[in-house]
Amino acid sequence: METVTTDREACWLTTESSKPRTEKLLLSLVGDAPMFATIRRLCQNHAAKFFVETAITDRDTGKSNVIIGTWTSLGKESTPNLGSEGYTIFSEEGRLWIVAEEERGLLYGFYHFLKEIQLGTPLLEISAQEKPANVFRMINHWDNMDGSVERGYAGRSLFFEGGSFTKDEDCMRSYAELLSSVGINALTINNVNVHEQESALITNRWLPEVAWLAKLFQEYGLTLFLSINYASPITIGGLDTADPLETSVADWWERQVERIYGSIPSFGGFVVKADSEHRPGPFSYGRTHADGANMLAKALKPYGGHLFWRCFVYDCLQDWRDRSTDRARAAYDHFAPLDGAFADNVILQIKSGPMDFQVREAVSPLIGALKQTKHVIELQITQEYTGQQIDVCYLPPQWKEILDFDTHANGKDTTVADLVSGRANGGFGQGMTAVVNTGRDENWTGHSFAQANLYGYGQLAWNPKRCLHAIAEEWADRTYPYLPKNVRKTIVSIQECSWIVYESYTSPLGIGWMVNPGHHYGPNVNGYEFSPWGTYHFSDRNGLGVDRTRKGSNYVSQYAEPVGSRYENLQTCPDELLLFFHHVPYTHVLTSGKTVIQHIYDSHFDGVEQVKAFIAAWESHKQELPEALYQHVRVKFDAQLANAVEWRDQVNTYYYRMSGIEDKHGRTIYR
Ligand code: GCV
Repeated sequence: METVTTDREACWLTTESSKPRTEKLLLSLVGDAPMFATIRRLCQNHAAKFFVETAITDRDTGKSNVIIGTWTSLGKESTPNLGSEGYTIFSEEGRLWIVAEEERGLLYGFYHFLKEIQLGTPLLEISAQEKPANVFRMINHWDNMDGSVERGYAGRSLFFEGGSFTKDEDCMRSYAELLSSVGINALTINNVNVHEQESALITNRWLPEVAWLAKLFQEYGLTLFLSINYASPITIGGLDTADPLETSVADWWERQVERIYGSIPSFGGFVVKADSEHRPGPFSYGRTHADGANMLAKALKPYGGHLFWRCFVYDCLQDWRDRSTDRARAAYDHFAPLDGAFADNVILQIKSGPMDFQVREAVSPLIGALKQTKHVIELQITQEYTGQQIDVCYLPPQWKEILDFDTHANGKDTTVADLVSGRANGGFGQGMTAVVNTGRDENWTGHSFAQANLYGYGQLAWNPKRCLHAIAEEWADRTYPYLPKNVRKTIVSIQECSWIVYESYTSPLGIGWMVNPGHHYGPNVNGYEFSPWGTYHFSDRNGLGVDRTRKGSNYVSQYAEPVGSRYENLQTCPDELLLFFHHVPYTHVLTSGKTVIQHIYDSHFDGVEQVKAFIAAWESHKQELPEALYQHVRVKFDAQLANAVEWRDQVNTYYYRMSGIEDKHGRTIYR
């Protein structure tokens, strides 16, 4: 088996100090919480290198300058109600105190302290009072046991190789640190497409390995979940049905779950992709998704387990000739009528948009429609449709737009962030999950800049209101402390506009899907146009776009008012989503004052120029950059430029041929 390397390149957690501090760290860990062993290790591995000397004691000797403990262990009267994961940091009598209600709060408090130390904040000036907005701050791996990663762009799986577990403790600990350092508190380790080998993860064959991992992650406040195959009673249980209303099926799951919790008391539960893209599910038995989910949830309930049930359910065998079916409607049509029918430990997992993680799409109307069902939003950190960690595409601005979107579900100012955190719906929102972008590459994420997407996800999941610029700067300052400030500024400014740049040279005005089928990188305007996947742009000689208005698929009606009407009306529909909602002529004038065709030409030409500008900025810092980092990013930029040029030329030529309309500026469009 290939050995997993632990010699990791710099990331925000592991960089060396560029400005060593002059004081000693005398740390007291007061109490007997198991988390103290983790904090001790983190202190030795990371914090210690910033101080001239470090000593750790397990009681307050009176000489320590940093004291960590719960309110109870420190004998202090508990102040604000910060929950089990919140913490407070303050200075008192010339010493710094990191205090929490429970041990997970201490862990996050320590990470906060570490961040401030890295950023050079004077010890006694560190001050914080934090509490996460979301209950679940989860990531999903789409890793397979053969070591491959579905939609993975950072090397092989961290967990699996050759049909078995990699079981590299150092690597797993580094990874657990990486995740918990940004507040992530739950993960699945295997793909939601659960194939034959992975179906057996819940059996005695693999439970010891799963238990080993679960215990390790638990030390970092991370709860481990598994993706399961809905048809397991048949594929591994020897039954001839997986009908959720059959007693034999429910009994079989109860026995499995009992066995799992026997080995893994901290086990979180299951994630299920059912009746989706050829995966089995309750529809095969004429049952509803509530029937399927509730049966599994019942088995998990006695142990406090949760069932994440994905809403990515749609017809992937659509006939492109059939104009009556609109894939965008599917999640809402399937799940909104079932609101209130799910058990209280079922959490519906809703993709952020109604289609599939495109560079730009509308926010899923299902978020806001569920009033009595627990749910999380699902984002995609891995860059499947957004450049595959070759093209730089910093995604927190996209997520922030989604989180800030006002659904009007409970009247004005009902943002997605307020819904998924549960603030606006009495706790039915349970937080956020995301398909992660990490793998066995030395820098974890393929493109080093893509680390910032994981960092930003963690920050926004903890606090959706955090300033985006502060997140981007903080990531760069922690990851590249050795670079001159102006170089970090350049990196931040590239990151901050990269999503819009990527959007500008790919599919226009919210239409999406003009990618190569299968792998989804690079342009192919008609790649999905005559396919069964329900992803069409309907371009003809007169115009393009999908009519989702009341006269079209009526998808707009899935939104609360006035959101639906805003999208319905050509005058108020935002330009960037115009073709997602409307079929318009090429000559239609956008609110920007440009025609659609001119926008297509301009944005594709501009996109390429922007990528050239990224390269020029990078080149201008060549002397200030370490050779390895310079080369790493330069090679990626060259590939990004080639990609952008290909997109520009294919899309522009396609629409020139379709419309016969010349570019107003006479630039080169191939005929
Ligand atoms: C794991 C998209 C991706 C698939 C993925 C699926 C999902 O269709 O292309 O690779 O499957 O989403 O989210 O289940």
